[in-house]
Amino acid sequence: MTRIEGRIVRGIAGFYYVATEHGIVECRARGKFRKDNVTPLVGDIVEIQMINDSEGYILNILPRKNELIRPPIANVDQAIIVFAIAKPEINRVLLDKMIVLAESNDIEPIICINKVDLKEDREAFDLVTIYQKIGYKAVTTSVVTKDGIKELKSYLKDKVSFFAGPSGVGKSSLINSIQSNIKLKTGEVSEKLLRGRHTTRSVELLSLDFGGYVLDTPGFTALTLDIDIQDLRYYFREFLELQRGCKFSSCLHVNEPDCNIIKAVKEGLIDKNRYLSYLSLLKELKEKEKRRY
Ligand SMILES: Nc1nc2c(ncn2[C@@H]2O[C@H](COP(=O)(O)OP(=O)(O)O)[C@@H](O)[C@H]2O)c(=O)[nH]1
Ligand SMILES: [Mg+2]
Ligand SMILES: [Zn+2]
Repeated sequence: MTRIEGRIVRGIAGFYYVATEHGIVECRARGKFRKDNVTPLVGDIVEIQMINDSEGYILNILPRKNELIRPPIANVDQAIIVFAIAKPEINRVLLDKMIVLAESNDIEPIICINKVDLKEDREAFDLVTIYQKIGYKAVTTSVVTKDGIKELKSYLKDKVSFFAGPSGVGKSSLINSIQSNIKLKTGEVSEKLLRGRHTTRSVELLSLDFGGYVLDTPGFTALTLDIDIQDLRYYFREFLELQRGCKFSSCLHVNEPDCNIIKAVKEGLIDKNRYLSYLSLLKELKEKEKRRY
């Protein structure tokens, strides 16, 4: 029988559903995986052996680009990091933390400022401009007016993406507005109910009819930074060029002499709030380190 390649879009009780050019194939993994201590993950690109038209088994998992533990998923391309301009208020440190989490997992962060219908001023646009200048894709959206939804769709096309961000910012609403056959539960109440019931959230990739997948479980459900203190500065893209101009190559840009980053903040070349986020995350990492000893 034929061997074909596909992507695992759902896993349940030892069965893996693999999207292939012949449609969804229900697969079991061969014993070899358990022996090698490798568990197929949703998102994996796999080689399968067909048994009949709709069933097969997984022969081989292709090398992963990346792998997250919570939620358990492999080969994610992008994180759509969603915050709302109001209700709830934006937390810039949390936003920048999510960007660092994405960068450190080799996931492209895309910033989405939602609910722009709630505020008429330029705040959301100014914020998006800050991130665009750094080199990120960033978009303002409204599920109510449909502002920015087309642009958001263009970013999702042909990629595996997940939505990350605090509860209530509109992640599920945005995903629903992208494709009419997707109907995720929205509203803070339903989310609280789900959590209260200790439901194990299943992980599923939803196929987009214009190409690509979105994860139906929010990404970055665990928000602990697991990186070296010395490495944090490499996950702030706008620091990369400038920090070469610091006097010390080990400069952490806190209070070292002749620090080019501090100079750039003073001159307005680096956004002050981004720098403050950096300091705040650095402090968090230092405290974590202290607890370890
Ligand atoms: N005004 C406004 N409300 C929105 C928008 N997007 C979502 N909401 C509302 O915000 C609440 C939370 O949305 P939900 O999608 O469940 O957020 P999630 O927790 O991030 O998945 C719901 O009551 C939505 O109707 C928007 O663009 N504008
Ligand atoms: Mg939701
Ligand atoms: Zn420095």
